Amino acid sequence: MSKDTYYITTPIYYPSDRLHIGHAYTTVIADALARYHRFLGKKVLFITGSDDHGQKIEKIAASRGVTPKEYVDGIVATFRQLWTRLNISYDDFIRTTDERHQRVVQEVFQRIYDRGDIYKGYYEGWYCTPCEAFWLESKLEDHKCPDCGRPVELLREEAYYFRISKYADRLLAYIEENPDFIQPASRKNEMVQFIKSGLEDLCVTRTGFSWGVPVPMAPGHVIYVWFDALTNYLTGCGYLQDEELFKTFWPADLHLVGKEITRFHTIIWPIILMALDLELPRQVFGHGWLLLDSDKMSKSKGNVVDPNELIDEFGADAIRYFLLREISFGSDGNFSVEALIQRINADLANDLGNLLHRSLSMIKKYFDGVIPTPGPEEELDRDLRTMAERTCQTVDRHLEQLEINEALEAIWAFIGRTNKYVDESAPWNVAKAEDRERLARIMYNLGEALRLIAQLVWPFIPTTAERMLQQLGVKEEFSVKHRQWGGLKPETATNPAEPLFPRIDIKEREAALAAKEASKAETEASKPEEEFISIEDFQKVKLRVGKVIQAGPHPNADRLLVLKVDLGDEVRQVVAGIAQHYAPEDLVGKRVVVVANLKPSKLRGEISEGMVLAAVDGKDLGLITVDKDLPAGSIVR
Ligand code: ME8
Repeated sequence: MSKDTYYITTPIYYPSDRLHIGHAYTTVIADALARYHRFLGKKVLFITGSDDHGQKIEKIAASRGVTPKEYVDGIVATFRQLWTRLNISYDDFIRTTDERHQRVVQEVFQRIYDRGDIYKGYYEGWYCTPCEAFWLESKLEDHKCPDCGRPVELLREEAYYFRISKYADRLLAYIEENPDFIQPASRKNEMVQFIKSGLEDLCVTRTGFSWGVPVPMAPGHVIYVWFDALTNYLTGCGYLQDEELFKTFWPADLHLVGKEITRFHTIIWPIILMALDLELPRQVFGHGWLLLDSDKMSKSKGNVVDPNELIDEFGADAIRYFLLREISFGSDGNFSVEALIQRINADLANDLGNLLHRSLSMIKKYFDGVIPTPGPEEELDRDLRTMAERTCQTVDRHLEQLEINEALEAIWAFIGRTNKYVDESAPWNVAKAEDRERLARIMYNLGEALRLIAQLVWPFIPTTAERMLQQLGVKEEFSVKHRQWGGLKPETATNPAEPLFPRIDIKEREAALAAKEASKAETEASKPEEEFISIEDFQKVKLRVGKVIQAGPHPNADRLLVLKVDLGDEVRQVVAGIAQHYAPEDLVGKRVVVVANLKPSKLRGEISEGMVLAAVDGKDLGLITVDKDLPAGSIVR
């Protein structure tokens, strides 16, 4: 397949929280592939982004007392910072809140509706809010979400349905005819089973919350978050907006996703495309999970590793290398700092770093730091050259099959071979014998092997590759054009050798960490007992003026009242334990003080999205009200 374009995507991540190393895993792989295809001379489109909408995000924002947009803006900024720090060379970043994207989603929805594949009905079903997914009763496990194991809720509402059942046979035929469409093969079998067990039409709208793309023909409804999110792959390549871009890149070559969302990408997504009469992506790859202590890392379990801390300590390339090399692509793999340090020490500091350092030192010593004109090639040299050429082919073959860790293994085998070449050619003996021609050949070969290694590792560890070429004094772009033996020009002036990766002494590191912990504990212990809170502590509590617009008894509790409180830009339901002190009708119109960023919770079956403040004296209680006619939503401070 020698197409001259390549379109690759990552999932667009939820900005419900900061990203962890699992998200970095997918994105680093996508970046390495994007760089590799650019290296081959292709025109590449690599997109990532953020999945800004959905009920979960709306709820989190409410609990923090900010608007959903304010909330996601803050988190999405941390996505972009992380990608910059990891050298992720994305071409575009799609946010589902972008206007350009919302236009596409609405148009896609309208087109599918116009052809009769979206229709109006009623939804009653089990919904998992954290996963934003509806489930058939038969798919629940022990009445819980089969993906995350959390409780599901029964919902009934007017809704629009997508006739996906109609496309099941066509999809099955497509999967049969295109064996590479779903990879790895084990996931393909799972998906085929899933489709054969019966596809039900999919509910693609929601009511009850507003943080989503409005349904064009039904005010008050928003488009289901997955319908919205998947469409980003069309927005990203200019669908309905930039015909030239779309013609160049669609269909996508590779949607890279974690295995848990393969179902959305290989069933719902292709059916959306069929309903639009568009070509299907060439491949969806559902990779395995990065585990921590053999358990899936996830924000809700709280067992996540922050990639920023790892970059601070070890640098971006070490993290990239570890993620790409350690885990057999497609399978699950464990993350541990010990394994990371081992890779850094063995592969990066020792094999690669030492080879560069010792080679440059010898070139400096024997030829004043200038690459010499090589003497005749001997068998040992031919061996090295042949292996270099073979390595390039092996790497290409592995990357064609997305065997990323194996591509790196092949490069490291060549690095190992080059280290062995130093020992076998024994330049120190040749120098002693004053065989300048032979010595020149050996030094040239070392410089050339290193130049090729830099070209080969660039897609994976780009900063290291750049530093290698800089030290070698080579000024050339990273491109397959330069990945040929013999490209190094004699007379090139090399630069002083600098270590690429410092070796990490595990014992020293542990001692330093222990000392840091101890000094932290000491500082804590020596602090006087806190009698005061700081102004920052106080400011964490967001207090607002709320106008009570409705009040009534709680259906299941005599002491509680259920209030509807206007906070200016939204109305909240608040459950308050004041039934013995106030009649509901006396409350309507009162201006009370509400804690606006309290985590919502259910009180005897009724959701409470805040708290009203009251003064208490023994059994007596009085609500805190506002002395002046200030508008609802005013800040209390
Ligand atoms: O699912 N190991 O977003 P999300 C490996 N918004 N990869 C992991 C991982 C782990 N432990 N944890 C996360 C969503 N990932 C939707 C996507 S796309 C149209 C919409 C990676 O923030 C992996 O790629 O939950 C996984 O599929 C993705 O992050 C889930 O990110």
